[in-house]
Amino acid sequence: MKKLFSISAALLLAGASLFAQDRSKVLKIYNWSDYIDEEILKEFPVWYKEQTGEDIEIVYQLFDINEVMLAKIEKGKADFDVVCPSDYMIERMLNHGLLLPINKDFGDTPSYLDNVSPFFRDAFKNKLKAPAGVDVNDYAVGYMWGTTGFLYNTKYVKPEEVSTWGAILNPRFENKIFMKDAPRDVYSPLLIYIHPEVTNLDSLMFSTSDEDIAAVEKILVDAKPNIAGWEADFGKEMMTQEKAWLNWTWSGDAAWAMQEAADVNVELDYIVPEEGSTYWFDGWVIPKYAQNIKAASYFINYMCQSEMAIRNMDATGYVSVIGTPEVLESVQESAIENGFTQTYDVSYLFGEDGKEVIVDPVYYPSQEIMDRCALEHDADEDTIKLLKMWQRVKGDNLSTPIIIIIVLVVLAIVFFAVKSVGKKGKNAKKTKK
Ligand code: N2P
Repeated sequence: MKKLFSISAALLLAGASLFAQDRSKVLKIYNWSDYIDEEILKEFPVWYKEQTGEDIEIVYQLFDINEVMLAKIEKGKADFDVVCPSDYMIERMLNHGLLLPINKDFGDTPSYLDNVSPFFRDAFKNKLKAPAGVDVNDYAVGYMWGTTGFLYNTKYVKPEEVSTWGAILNPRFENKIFMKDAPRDVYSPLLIYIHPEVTNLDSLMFSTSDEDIAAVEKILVDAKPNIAGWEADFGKEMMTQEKAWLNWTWSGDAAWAMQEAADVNVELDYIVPEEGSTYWFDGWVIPKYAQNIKAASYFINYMCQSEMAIRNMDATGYVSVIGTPEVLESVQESAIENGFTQTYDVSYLFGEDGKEVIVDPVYYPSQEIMDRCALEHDADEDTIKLLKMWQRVKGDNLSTPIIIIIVLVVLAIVFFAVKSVGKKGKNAKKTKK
């Protein structure tokens, strides 16, 4: 697995474009951090020129969570051309008129959009809430997908201890857990945890009742002594460096961390707790204030090629939604190379060819795991209730050592300031004499 895309490289790309005047020659991409093979970005202008005869320069910016991205577009009216929100956020943006249709006319260039597995095209069409008569596939094309679960260090944590989301309350894990700083991806699994009686997870995913929010808030507040921090992308490093035992995370971060950890003889594993969880997907969309729909649409098409899917998976640890035989062959090869021997049924994604194949089960959850996972949905006007709860929970999450360091630093600053004022006073008196 390659090292991940560095922010400095991203800024360089952005910086180089600051002087670009002609907007038709600029493509502004807004993506999650650690979520692409940087070479693929660099190669896009060459490919675009070959396909269209036109020059393009990429401005690439990163976000950590869906809500930050939304604020930038909804409130800030930022003119990004292509953005990568998650399922529930695609719903939100579509239903609030924040998306433009993808232009699927690529001239002589083949369309690769149908490389997206029918599993996801069906989910876009039938599972996401959209205005009447609208097919979400006209506005969004899948990119990566996965589940939410626990990444854990097998030296300190037994699998049975993390077979439940209640693990975050285990007093043995004091200050040892990093939580994903993604309100929906924590709220929804906890919703499943507090409702063992509910069998239809799909409908549960819409619940934002005051009682449910309060119950989730109580669990999170009770878990705070165990929470060492909130992270959107650095939890995987905390785990490989053994600075935490447990990380509430996405399967892609887990896969990346497990491979990196193996190189330094740290054994990490990933589990989707018994109660069930969420599976999620992210997709490319063109936001309302985009100014280069043509290049954005070509970029989305470019990303759907099997080759790009394979390279992006290799660089990030995340799993592409592309369901072609080339991708299946590649994931089987790397699973075998990495020592996996067990076969799984992943026909839900690859069709009949995926009936009995050797794959990494963190990458491709078994049908049994998929059966206890559900897709999240936008909470619409109740989102604010959820986010307020999140802020209350996180609000003062400074651990005691950090508070002590802050107090010591402030005291030191005050001490030196007072000392230097005193010295100046003495010097001034000396000069007068
Ligand atoms: C990668 C972000 C993955 C987003 N840093 C999962 N929805």
